Amino acid sequence: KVLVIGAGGQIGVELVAALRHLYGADNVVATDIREAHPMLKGRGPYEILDAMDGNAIRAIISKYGITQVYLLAALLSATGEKDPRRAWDINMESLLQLLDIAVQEKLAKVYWPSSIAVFGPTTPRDNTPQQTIIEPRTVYGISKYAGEQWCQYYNLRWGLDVRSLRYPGLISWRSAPGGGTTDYAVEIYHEALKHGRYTCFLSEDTYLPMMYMDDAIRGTIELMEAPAEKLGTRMAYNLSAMSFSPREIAEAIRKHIPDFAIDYAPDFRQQIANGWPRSIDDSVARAHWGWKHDFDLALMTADMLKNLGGK
Ligand code: VAH
Repeated sequence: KVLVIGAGGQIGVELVAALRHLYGADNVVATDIREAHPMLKGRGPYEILDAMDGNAIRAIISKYGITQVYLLAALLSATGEKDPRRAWDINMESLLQLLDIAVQEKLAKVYWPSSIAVFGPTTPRDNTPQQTIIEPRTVYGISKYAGEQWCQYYNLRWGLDVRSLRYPGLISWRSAPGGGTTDYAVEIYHEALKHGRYTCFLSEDTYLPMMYMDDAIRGTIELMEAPAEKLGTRMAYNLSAMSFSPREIAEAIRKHIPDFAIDYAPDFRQQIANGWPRSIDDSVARAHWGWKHDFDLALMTADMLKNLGGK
C-alpha cells in the first residue's frame, strides 16, 4: 500500500496516476494539504494531509496499512527564495518527521525527490557528475542536499530503504509547475497555443537540464522497483534526458506554430539558473539500475502541443 504526500503538485498528480495504474487505484492513497486536484478527484483514496503533521501521517499509515511513502511536498527554488526560513522548515521538517516514522513503523521503502538545484556556481557546469563540488546557492538546493544526506544517514544507521533522484527541470501537461525556475519551459507551450507568443523570464541562451514528465515518472518507478543490491548510493542519483535553451524550445515550437514569437525579460530567476549545471552526467544511474530517457525536445514538443491543443 502506497502513500503519496504532496499528491497535488506537478510530480504528484502524474505519479499517483502511474502508481494507481501499476498497483491498482485502491492501493495508492493520495494526500495533499489542498483539496483533491481535478485529475485525482474520485479516482482512488484521498485525504487532506499536512506533510508537517507527523501524528496525522502515522494515523493514515495505520488506517490504510501503508508500506511505502513518496514524500513530494516542498517549496521549489523560486518560491523558496521569497521566504527562506519557511522553505527550509517545510522541506526539512517534513522529511525528518517521515524518516523517523518510516523507521518506527518499519516501512518497506521511502521516496524523496532531490534536484539538480543541489549544484551551485562552483560545480563544473557541463556533464556535471554524480560526485563533485556541491555548494547550493538557493534555500531549495540547500534543503535538497541536506535532505539527501539525511536519507543516506537513515539508510546507513537504521537500514531504511530510502531512495532519491536529482530531477532536472520537469515539463508536463497534466499538472502545472509550482514555483520553479524551470517553469518557463511549461508556460511557453500554454502561451504559444493561447497567444502565439511568450515573454520568457530567462535569457535566450540559458541552457538547463530538462526532462519530460513521462520519463521522470518512469525513472522514479524503475528506481523504486530496482533490487536494493543494485543501488550503489543512497544520495540522490543524477538523472538526465536533455538540455536546451529558451531559444531552442522556441524553435522546436515554431515547427508546429510557425509564427510563434518569443521575447526575453530575465528576472530574479536568471540568477538562480546561472548557478545551475548546463548538462548532467547520469551514467551512474544508467549503470546501477538501467536508466535511459525516451523523450528529446522534438518528441516532447509534439506531445505537449498535441495534449494541450486538444484540451
Ligand atoms: C525548480 N523545477 O525549478 C524545480 C527543479 C531543477 C529545477 O528543481 O525549482
